[in-house]
Amino acid sequence: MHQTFDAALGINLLHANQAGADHNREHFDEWGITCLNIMSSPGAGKTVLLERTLAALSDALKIAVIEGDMTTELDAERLRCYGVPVIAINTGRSCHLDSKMVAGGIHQLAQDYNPSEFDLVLVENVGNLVCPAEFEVGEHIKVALLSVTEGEDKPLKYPVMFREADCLLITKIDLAPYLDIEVSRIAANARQINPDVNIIAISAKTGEGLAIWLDWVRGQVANLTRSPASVSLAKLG
Ligand SMILES: Nc1nc2c(ncn2[C@@H]2O[C@H](COP(=O)(O)OP(=O)(O)OP(=O)(O)O)[C@@H](O)[C@H]2O)c(=O)[nH]1
Ligand SMILES: [Mg+2]
Repeated sequence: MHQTFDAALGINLLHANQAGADHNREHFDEWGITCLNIMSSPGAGKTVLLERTLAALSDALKIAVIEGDMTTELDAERLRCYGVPVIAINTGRSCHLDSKMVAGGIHQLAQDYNPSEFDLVLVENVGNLVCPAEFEVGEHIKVALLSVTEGEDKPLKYPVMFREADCLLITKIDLAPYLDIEVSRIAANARQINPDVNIIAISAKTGEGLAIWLDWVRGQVANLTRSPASVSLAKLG
């Protein structure tokens, strides 16, 4: 009896969250912004990835960051020196960002800036390999990170994150030689869960694979900017 109640409550929560996510997505689409939701276990390298991405792309693209953390602004502070708006959201006891929290971030962006000037919003989710994958925030694309130090079996043990991901970054590959681990086996396990996932192996320390990641991000922004609405307007023009 108790279990049934919890399941129903969970479904209602996800429904309510999805309605909010759809609303956030409408804002992103209206403003021509591509939104990436970046997720992983604690410490897999999300903030370092954002540091490298902002350093490489913030001249060519107008970027904002929504930075989710349970209690601190430590990650937000690391990113502010790149000269882009960084909106910090503390989730308190919650182990994921939800669409309502991100709506608060979007409204703040719209209050402080002209949101139509932005190309890309990068959302760093709370470090957790399970819950963030279940709560959409209005993103167009889900990016999961898995570091080599976490083990080859993780895509099989935590399948929701890997099933949902559009792109999987296998991170810290500079450390692979020191571990009893094969990057190719992580990739094979991920493909078993999600055959279509785009997989890029990277090291933020050596820079390996970062150019492929940056090209992929540029491609996502270009694809979404060329939406059917803007193509038909361009034809009319
Ligand atoms: N060797 C190595 N270390 C890395 C790499 N990427 C990140 N790290 C280190 O891993 C640690 C965690 O990196 P963060 O970027 O803070 O990880 P995170 O996913 O943002 O962590 P949370 O926000 O707490 O979930 C830091 O000490 C980084 O320097 C990498 O490619 N190679
Ligand atoms: Mg971080």
